[in-house]
Amino acid sequence: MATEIKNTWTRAEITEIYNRPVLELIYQGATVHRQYHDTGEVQVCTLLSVKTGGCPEDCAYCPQAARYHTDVKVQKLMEVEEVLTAASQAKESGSTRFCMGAAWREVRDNKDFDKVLEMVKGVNGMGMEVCCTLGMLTEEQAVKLHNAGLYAYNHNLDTSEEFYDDIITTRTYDDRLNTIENVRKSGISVCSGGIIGMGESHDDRIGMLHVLANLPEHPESVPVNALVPVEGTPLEEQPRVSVWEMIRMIATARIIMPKAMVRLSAGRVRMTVEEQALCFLAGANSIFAGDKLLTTPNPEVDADKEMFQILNLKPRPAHKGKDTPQPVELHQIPGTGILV
Ligand code: SAM
Ligand code: DTB
Ligand code: SF4
Repeated sequence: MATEIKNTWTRAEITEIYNRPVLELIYQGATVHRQYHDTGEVQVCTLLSVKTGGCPEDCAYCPQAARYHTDVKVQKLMEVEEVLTAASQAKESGSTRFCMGAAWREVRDNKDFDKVLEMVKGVNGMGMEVCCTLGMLTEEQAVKLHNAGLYAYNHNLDTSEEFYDDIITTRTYDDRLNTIENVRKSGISVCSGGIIGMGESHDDRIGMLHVLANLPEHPESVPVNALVPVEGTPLEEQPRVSVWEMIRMIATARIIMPKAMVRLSAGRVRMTVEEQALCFLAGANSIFAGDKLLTTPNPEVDADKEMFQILNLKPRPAHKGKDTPQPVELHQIPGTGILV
């Protein structure tokens, strides 16, 4: 029997899963993972910051907020051609999803948005899954993006509703949920997750997972980011999160949202191959590749290629099963209780 897909999780149920002994949790994450996904496949996504810095928001983690003094240089929206060149390089190097990020509070109906729609059309035309993360969206804007060929939209909850005000004051949790709803209504696939290591409690992490897992439909992808502390931001001094905390988040997300792609996102640059392997075992099946995330470093492309070889992983093809993998039958190894 495959694990049930439901959106009626209680906080107590999620707390119980999150707090299981870590090795047991990994085993259970791995079991659910193989019920719903090909465990030899990892989705490879490339990020590109198409508009960088100068953002009016006050997200405490973010090097692109205009009010903090970081090394990020403000760059206006890139030209469509430059973006398409970067996308074709990403495709060459094995990425099947291309995600364009803009340091905007929200999308405005102006020439810049028209340019982004052109970028979406162009990247979609290359056969890659196109994703954008542009801030808040209305339903009409979401429909325009969908019609241009947008496959997914990333809009993170970032943390629990209770801790949110400690991190961001310039928009509300409900604003975030609203955008996610607009994306869902337009038919675009939803990518939403959060960040750990910002000073939140375990209960805040559980709270965020609770909201995600109880959305009317689970997000098709759930990024789990470890904070990249950047000099000049209010969170610059935050201590590094341990890999065991990433594993707890990943395995819990995998168990409660079995069909989602769980993305081991920011923070890989400080992880060994062995640590990342544990994350894949616990249920992560997607990464960002390329030596830069939006503005901070990520592992070198060659290092990731070597990791895929060592771990016998292959990149997941674009548009596979339209991100809605079906459960597969499990078989018991005779004489054991092990399901494969
Ligand atoms: N401006 C848009 C927005 O905030 O929705 C899109 C870009 S924003 C940079 C996308 C996401 O990147 C944020 O929601 C946050 O989860 C993540 N992020 C930003 N800075 C980060 C950092 N220093 N460490 C980890 N994740 C980070
Ligand atoms: C997500 O959850 N993580 C990515 C993507 N969605 C847009 C962004 C990580 C950004 C890390 C900080 C930076 O490079 O600026
Ligand atoms: Fe702006 Fe997005 Fe950074 Fe917040 S996370 S400051 S909205 S770019």
